[in-house]
Amino acid sequence: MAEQAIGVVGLATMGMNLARNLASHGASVAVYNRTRTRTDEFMSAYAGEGDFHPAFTLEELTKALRPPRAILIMVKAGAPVDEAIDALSLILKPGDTLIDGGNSLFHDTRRRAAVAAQRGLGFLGMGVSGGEEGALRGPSLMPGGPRESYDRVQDLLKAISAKVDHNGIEYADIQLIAESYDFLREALGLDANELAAIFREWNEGELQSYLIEITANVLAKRDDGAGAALVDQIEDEAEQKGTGRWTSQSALELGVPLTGITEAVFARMLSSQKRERVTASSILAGPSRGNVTASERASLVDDMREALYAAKIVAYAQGFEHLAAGSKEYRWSLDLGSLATIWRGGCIIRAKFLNRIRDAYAEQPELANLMLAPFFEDAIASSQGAWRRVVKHAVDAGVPIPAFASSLAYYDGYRRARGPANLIQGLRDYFGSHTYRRTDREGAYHTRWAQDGAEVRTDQT
Ligand code: NBP
Repeated sequence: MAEQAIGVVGLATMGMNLARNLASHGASVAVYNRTRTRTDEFMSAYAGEGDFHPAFTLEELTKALRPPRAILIMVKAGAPVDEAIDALSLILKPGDTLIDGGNSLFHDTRRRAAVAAQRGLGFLGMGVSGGEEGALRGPSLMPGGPRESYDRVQDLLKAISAKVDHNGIEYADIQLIAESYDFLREALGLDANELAAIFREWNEGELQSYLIEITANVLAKRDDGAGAALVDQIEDEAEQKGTGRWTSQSALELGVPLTGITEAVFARMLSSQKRERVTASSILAGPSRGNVTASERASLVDDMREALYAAKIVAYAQGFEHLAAGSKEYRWSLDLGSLATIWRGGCIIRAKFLNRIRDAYAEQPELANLMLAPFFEDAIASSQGAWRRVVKHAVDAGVPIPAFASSLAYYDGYRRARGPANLIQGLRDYFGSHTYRRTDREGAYHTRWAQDGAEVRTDQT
């Protein structure tokens, strides 16, 4: 009987919980998984929770759905998504909609959307954030695709999503927190207990966010076996699934200086070179660290709080500039202010100041950079002294804080009406005749540097 409202393909962690979430909001859900046992297990565990219809072939799934059909694909990102889409598009009818909820690379999403459109099918690429718990109770959903496709499924998506954020910005956010932790521990000699108290206090102020809250919890956790802090027993090699790398790659393609996220990706890569680091630690020299007095320590802890706030603003400013550039290039018509509100709930970058971002875009929809909104401009202006002291102290102590340092360099570069690229242009013209433009006249010019030294205009014949 063709009566189910939506189909879910893939019943691993995310698909299973999204299917349950959909059913708990009154939707009738047809469920399918490539390996039958998963479907059987799903039905025996959750059949009583809602209106579920098990399907054991994609044909059965399609037949169970009310036209125009909507199918949520929750399979492993990459080739499995293409396989599922290919198989489904042979059976679906024009007007049906496919939603890929996997962590797909957006270039893949664009390709799949184009193929689906040729077959008359609707297609949405939908980032899902919030993990298992979010999928069940209210994930952050970031659907993208043709308006008509979204309109067809928006009621269902709105019903199950978080009511009140997976994205690359969280990479920068997490990296900044890790660098703060490292600075306080290495340069100031604080232990995990003291650090837990500091992050807890920070969570009471302008830094209040889910990530700061859970940092305090992770730092406070004792290791069951040894009684020491668990964090001190965790291996210092960070993994990554690709989101940060893809975000950086896209920023490079779009020409956006996304330094925070890119430094975060590099830092995770360096963290993975554990064996080399261990070897280098006994070979390469660093500075000798001077003693820090109690009052210097207290004032640097305070500086770090302010620096974290300022650097975080820059990370978001870069992230939003990237989104704006993507929106323009790919004609996505993104509403940046409402993106900030989507991220407020459900996702791990839920942060108090997302409201400020929403307000900034509400006041100036064409805002070129978040740092130029009065609230953020003031916030950075008042924190910049602390931010510079932290970077100086870290450099002197030999503690790497790449995201803090690069975002400060970005800030200083962005606020300069004239930088050093004039010399780069001079050099490019010298070694490759690439020409340059002048500050005092129109046109493109080349200097015959190594010949007679004369300057010629090259854009006129
Ligand atoms: P996994 O990423 O672990 O994928 C397992 C699912 O993919 C199973 O249902 C498996 O079926 C199915 N599958 C595979 Br593998 N190859 C297939 C193919 N060729 N055709 C059909 N099905 C295939 O599941 P997950 O952790 O639930 O994540 C689902 C998607 O959501 C992924 O793209 C992931 O990146 C994304 N995501 C995950 C999270 C998270 O916190 N886990 C958060 C946000 C987004 P089988 O049972 O037959 O092997």
